Amino acid sequence: MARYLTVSAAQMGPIHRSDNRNDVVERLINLLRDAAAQNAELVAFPELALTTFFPRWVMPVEDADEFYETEMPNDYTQPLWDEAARLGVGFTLGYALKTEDNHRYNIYHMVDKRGQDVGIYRKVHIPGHQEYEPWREFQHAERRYFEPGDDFPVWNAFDAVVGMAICNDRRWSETYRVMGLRGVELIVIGYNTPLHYAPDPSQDALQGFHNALVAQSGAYQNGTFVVVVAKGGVEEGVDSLSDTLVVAPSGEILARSSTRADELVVADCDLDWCR
Ligand code: CDV
Repeated sequence: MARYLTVSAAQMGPIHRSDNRNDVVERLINLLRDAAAQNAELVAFPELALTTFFPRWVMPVEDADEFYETEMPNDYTQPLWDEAARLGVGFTLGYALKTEDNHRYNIYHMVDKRGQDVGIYRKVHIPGHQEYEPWREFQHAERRYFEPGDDFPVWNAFDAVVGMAICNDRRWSETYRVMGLRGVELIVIGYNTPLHYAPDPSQDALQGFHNALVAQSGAYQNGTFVVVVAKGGVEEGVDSLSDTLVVAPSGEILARSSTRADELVVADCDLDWCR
């Protein structure tokens, strides 16, 4: 007997520094409504889905406070929580979190169909650098702005075993393996991946290949569905990958985005296939 979960990966086009949170949340709500109209039960938004990818600039950490959330939901995002609960759709949302005791994390937050928290994941593999590096075309100072998380938990939610990861995590086998050993059936991964890879530009042309390679091998080797969802397109002059995928436990790509803008990718996932 099949056990279906309809998943929608909500790819986003760029978010610019001048875009305000209310407009961004409106985009998220539009995607959520369209996904609900296609019977989605879980909508996956990308990494840092409320702001521009601010680690491309080096500034004093305190000056970056405007890019962090200090509670969730908050005044800006409450309408998203309300609409999701009204529609009976769960979601995963990526954002930067500053805690009360001044820790800063790159977060993926999962909410169930009733608007209740499932769990919060803290990005483990923090790529890039801490200080300004003048040789780069643009900065990738995630190590300045985020402390790493230290685990890959799974949760029982959506009548499934689900897990989360963020962007660079998807390139490392232990991300999938730890969750695989914990019985994961669906791993949701939000990302922002510049097409230009400064440490080795010979790999620039391989960004799409590497994205599919790791999602497909992670899915196949661990018998799990994997969703990788992009915030892509040209954001503040940086061109980023827009290749959103839903991958089956067989390693096959079930659904894929075709634009560089806000776009839904929907797939019916038979969780029993994971067996
Ligand atoms: N947001 C990311 O983690 N980006 C990295 C880049 C810097 C390589 C990635 O793995 O896509």
